[in-house]
Amino acid sequence: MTNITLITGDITEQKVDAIVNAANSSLLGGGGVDGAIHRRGGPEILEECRALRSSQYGDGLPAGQAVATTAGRLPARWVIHTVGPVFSAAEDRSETLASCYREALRVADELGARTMAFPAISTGVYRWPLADAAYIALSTVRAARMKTVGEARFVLFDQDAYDAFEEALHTLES
Ligand code: AR6
Repeated sequence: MTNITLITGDITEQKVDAIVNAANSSLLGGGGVDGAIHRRGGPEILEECRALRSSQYGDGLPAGQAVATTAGRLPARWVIHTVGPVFSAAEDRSETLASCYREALRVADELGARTMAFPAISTGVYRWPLADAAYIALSTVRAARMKTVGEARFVLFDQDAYDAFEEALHTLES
């Protein structure tokens, strides 16, 4: 079973095989985690993203899917880009958010990654309430059966996010 760990920190500093990027469909960068990854990882990541846009993802990467590139100058080997849903109070998009975690894990497993780091997808610019996002993230990763991924590390940017994930993990384990 994949071991789940929670830490506060910056995902770009993680020494893991794969880090997950909360990207947008364009794959061409943005703010938040996405901006930090491209800034610290250097231009090689963007080059591969552009190549993906001119090949299989001409219309962009749909929400809920995931694709890997090099991690450039980051300590990780790969960046797995996934696109979270924008939160909507009118429409339940939970399944798309769960799919981001499932698909990122599937891609990591295909690559043979053993350790990976996730941010709290959709909880920044895309405004998903933290407690709910944490529950969806953790229940999805707990339910996944992985071949190579032994550690899924959630890297939470601030104490509020860490507390929400800890609470959700506690609920799931009790
Ligand atoms: N390490 C870990 N977590 C971080 C970091 C970091 N370096 N920086 C921010 N966070 P967001 P989204 C947290 O907005 O909501 C981008 O412009 C942050 O506090 O990065 O999925 C993309 O291009 C929050 O809890 O992603 C898209 O357009 C979480 O990471 C859009 O934002 C996610 O916040 C995606 O929005």
